[in-house]
Amino acid sequence: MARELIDRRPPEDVAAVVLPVIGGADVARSRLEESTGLAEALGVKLAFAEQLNVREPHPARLLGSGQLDALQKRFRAEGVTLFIVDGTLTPVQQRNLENELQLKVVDRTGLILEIFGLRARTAEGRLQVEMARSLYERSRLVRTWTHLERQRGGFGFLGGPGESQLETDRRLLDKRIAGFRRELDDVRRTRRLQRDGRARRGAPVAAIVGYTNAGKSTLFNRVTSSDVLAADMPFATLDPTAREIVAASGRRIALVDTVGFITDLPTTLVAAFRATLEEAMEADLLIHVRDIAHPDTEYQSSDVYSILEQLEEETKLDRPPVIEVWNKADLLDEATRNVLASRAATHAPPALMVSATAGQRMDELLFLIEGMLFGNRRPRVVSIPAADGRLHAWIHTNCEVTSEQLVGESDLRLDVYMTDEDAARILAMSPGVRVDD
Ligand SMILES: Nc1nc2c(ncn2[C@@H]2O[C@H](COP(=O)(O)OP(=O)(O)OP(=O)(O)O)[C@@H](O)[C@H]2O)c(=O)[nH]1
Ligand SMILES: [Mg+2]
Repeated sequence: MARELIDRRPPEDVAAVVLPVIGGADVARSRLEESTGLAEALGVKLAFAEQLNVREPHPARLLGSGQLDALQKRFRAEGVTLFIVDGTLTPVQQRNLENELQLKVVDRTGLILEIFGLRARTAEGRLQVEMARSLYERSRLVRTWTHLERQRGGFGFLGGPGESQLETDRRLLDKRIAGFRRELDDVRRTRRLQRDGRARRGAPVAAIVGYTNAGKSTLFNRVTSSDVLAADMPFATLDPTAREIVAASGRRIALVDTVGFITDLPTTLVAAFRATLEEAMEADLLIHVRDIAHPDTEYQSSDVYSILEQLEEETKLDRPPVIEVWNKADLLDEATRNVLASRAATHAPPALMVSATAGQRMDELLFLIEGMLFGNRRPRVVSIPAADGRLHAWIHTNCEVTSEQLVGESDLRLDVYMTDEDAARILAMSPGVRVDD
């Protein structure tokens, strides 16, 4: 079942991209550019890409017959072997188009899955992509299956050879999915342990999220002096990377770079990438990086927030607080930059305009991150009975301990960043506690 769909080696596939716009829907201006970028990311030749208005989607073929005829002529003339529909195709539409046009047909979900497949480097990334693919294939099978079932039921030939083949495919897929799920559960357990470890060490976590190609990895590299792949292509990053940084005040922060979001992110991907995305949802702060110079920056931003909402529902975790980083300020003309800068100053959630490539305003960014993470925490000296393990654990989980030492036989002295509320709380927890500024 797992077959290579796309040919990248000579003679590689020649792709044509169509972005269907249904019933005059409101489409972001540069959606076609995005479609082209996604198609190019496959590493095939691109014949042409265009937007097609579809007044009413045809249930069997999506496109009207006049449109299909015209396309077929061009496909022949330009030697197209792969037809990319940057929208949703039902399994029936996909199959009919493949039969009628005699070439491979992929829809947006299939396209994104292919790209993820190309980008996956680590065992975990590959596992997540395989899981997403199987879920996608499974959903196609089931729908094809119900479609056929209804037809057959009507004619009374249940139990034909086609049916048993589908049954077998479905069972095989179910088995694979169950296997992936078990392996991914292990991954999630390991990640949870790592996160707990970080929490115990007291470094709060800030996760970088945002639309694909917004500059998340560039910002991550800039702030952590790392060398994560940052490239002008969709989904350069698939696996989360975490690094600890030390802010000017000496406090430690764990920064996590994550996979990019995209409009109509397939739900199968969200499900399969749960281990990765949970990392973001369990962070103490989300840094939402936006390409503020992009013509569709507003669309992209609202898509990111709706995916975050979807994740909130899926993981049953509350969304962490957010700050926005308005990146690529260097690409704006001065007038726009000024307008946006004053808008950023009063924006909710808090926003800061930067250029990650130029390294502009990184100190301010760190300062903002610290403020959000530590709020009104300030340094204090706390003495607690060394034997009080519960209190000791509470402080480590909820505050930021910079040092601790045993004083005399039975007292622990800790240097801790904590809020007034934290101080009141530990004073109430045990009579043997002292808190000094
Ligand atoms: N002009 C300009 N380009 C930038 C800036 N920040 C990032 N870029 C470019 O934007 C492209 C994408 O950057 P990445 O850091 O890979 O973006 P990403 O958000 O990590 O993308 P994915 O991992 O693919 O989701 C690269 O070509 C960067 O050089 C910036 O401040 N100004
Ligand atoms: Mg990246």
